[in-house]
Amino acid sequence: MEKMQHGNEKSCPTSPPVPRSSQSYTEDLVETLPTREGWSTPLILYKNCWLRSHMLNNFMRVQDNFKPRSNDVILATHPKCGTTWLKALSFAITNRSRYTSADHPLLKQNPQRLVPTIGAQGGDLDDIERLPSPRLLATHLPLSLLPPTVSTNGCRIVYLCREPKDAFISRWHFDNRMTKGDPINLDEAFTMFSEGCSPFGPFWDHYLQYWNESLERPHEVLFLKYEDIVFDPLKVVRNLASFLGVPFTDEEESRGVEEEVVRLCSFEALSSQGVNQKGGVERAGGKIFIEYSSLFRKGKVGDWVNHMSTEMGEKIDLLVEEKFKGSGLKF
Ligand code: PAP
Repeated sequence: MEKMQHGNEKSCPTSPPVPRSSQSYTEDLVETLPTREGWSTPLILYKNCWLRSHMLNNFMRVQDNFKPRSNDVILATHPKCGTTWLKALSFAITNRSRYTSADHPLLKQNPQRLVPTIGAQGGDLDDIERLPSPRLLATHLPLSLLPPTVSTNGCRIVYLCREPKDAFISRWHFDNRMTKGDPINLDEAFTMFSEGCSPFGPFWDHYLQYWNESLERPHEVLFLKYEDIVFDPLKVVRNLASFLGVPFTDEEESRGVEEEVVRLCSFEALSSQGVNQKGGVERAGGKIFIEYSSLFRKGKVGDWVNHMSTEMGEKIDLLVEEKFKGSGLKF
């Protein structure tokens, strides 16, 4: 595993020294940033957010170079909170007049490919700049690492988070599949996650930034939970369509178009497509191959009980209570 040579190996995430106010992404700045090995990949702390070291330059560029447009829709998610699902639903809703169920792109392509991710591999900023409006984009970045104009120019954000214990277990499984070596020690990964040290973490800062933004701009920021989609997908699909400015008409309702969107984007439908069973995408210049099947594991609420002890569960619950106290955000 690649190891970072610079910075404070075990720096505490609760007292992060952000060395300069400059937004430049020069090498000497990077050398001063705290680093940690992480449980699967080296992490580096940039402006209070732990980012995967090999992606740092891409993400540092976003604040300076990504140009949000007022009619953009940004799907923002903490990792493993249902990004693939939200991309599929939003794409299906906004493109529903262009395709039939028989020729739909979701039958041939993974949803992650249909909605580009800002600053990530496969979501290059130049390519994103060339896209026609209105753009449907995605990001795992916290609000604090997006250009400030996303909060002022009227662009809309759909944020999706998930019960943290389930999000952690989902990540641990995914990373185990990616590393392909010895199984990742669950206790060590759990300790780091609880310290906020996970990609795009601390998770509580990520959730709270978008939560507070949704309270301040309720018409422009829609805050969703994975569990809400699981329990009542039809209701979420209707809300999402209205929020995106394309509500379902009475005529569409009578034809069952909303139900069809839910079905097309369901775990069962997507995970059984050939592309999602056998396909994948290369990353890191071919060094990593992400099998699309790794994005469809179980899709259940509460799977953490099958992997974590009651004590671990209680520890996260206490942390969540403490971090979200007074915010109105609950799990
Ligand atoms: P990412 O962070 O790499 O983008 P993301 O799509 O956010 O991944 O999360 C993957 C999780 O969403 C998986 O959860 P699990 O490990 O607990 O099973 C995956 O199964 C779940 N998921 C993906 N697509 C769907 C879907 N259509 N319906 C429900 N859950 C889904």
